[in-house]
Amino acid sequence: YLSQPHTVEVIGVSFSAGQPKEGCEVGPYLMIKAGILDQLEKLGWVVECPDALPSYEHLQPDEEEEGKYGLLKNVEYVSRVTEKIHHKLKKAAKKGHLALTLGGDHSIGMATVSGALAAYPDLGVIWVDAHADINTAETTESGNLHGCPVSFLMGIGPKIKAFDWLKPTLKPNKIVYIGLRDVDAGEKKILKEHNIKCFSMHDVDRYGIGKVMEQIYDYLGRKTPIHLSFDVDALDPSVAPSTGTPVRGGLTFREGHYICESIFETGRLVSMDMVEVNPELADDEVARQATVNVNNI
Ligand code: EXY
Ligand code: MN
Ligand code: MN
Ligand code: MN
Repeated sequence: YLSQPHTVEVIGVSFSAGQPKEGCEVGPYLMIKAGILDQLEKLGWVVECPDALPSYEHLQPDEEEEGKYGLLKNVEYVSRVTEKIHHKLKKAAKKGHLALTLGGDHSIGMATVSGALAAYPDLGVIWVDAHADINTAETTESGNLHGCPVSFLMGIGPKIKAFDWLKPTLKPNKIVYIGLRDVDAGEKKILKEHNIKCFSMHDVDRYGIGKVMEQIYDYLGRKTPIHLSFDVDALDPSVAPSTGTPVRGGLTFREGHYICESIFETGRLVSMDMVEVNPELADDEVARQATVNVNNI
């Protein structure tokens, strides 16, 4: 699926309005500072980073939005930013580049998955996360959009005018979760109703990560291009503590890396997100470095 020579296009999204804690807008900057671009080059990639780390602050909404979309917060702001990222991603994917999006909070999954879907209509999505991120405007209790991207991508729940640009083209049988362990009651209902394939931490323990990946490839089909959306909170907090919604009992460092290596080995990885790295939430420098550098060996 990718062009030759293999080119990775790094899209930094300094953005945190999908949740209330400041800090994950610094994630991309720190991952780049920690050397992710050099690491990719050493692995043989041609690295493009066209407009490094744009700030989206000028798009901040005014206070008047409060209450306009029920509990949901920053709807118009998140919509405007994700629409921009959607177009960037689609363009990168259509060039045959591997789009690597560095977040930022997970609301940007609306942009990346929809952008990749525009280039690859039969895309399969592997969503690695402690959370299902499938709340709707109706089921959300927090109002944080980083808990909602999957339902928006599927068109589940009430239609939100501000997100008119987002075509809900993701089919429930084209996404698989790994790492779930903190799923809201409303989300469980949606997952069940739509028969969405989930490998919770219980399943990772049960089968081992190798067998989980094999089952996922059988389920999605062995030809489909793959988008990997990696929320760093899928990892155990002892591995990646610096994140907004840590939940204990997560993936080990090796399980996280195995998922990435295994998907790359399929030759079908076309797009990847690394999100929810929030350096400001670390207790100390060691915890901060561990999280920012979790992609490095
Ligand atoms: N389910 C909760 C909510 O909707 O607020 C927590 C969501 C956390 C989302 C994180 C980033 O993956
Ligand atoms: Mn190129
Ligand atoms: Mn998430
Ligand atoms: Mn999460």
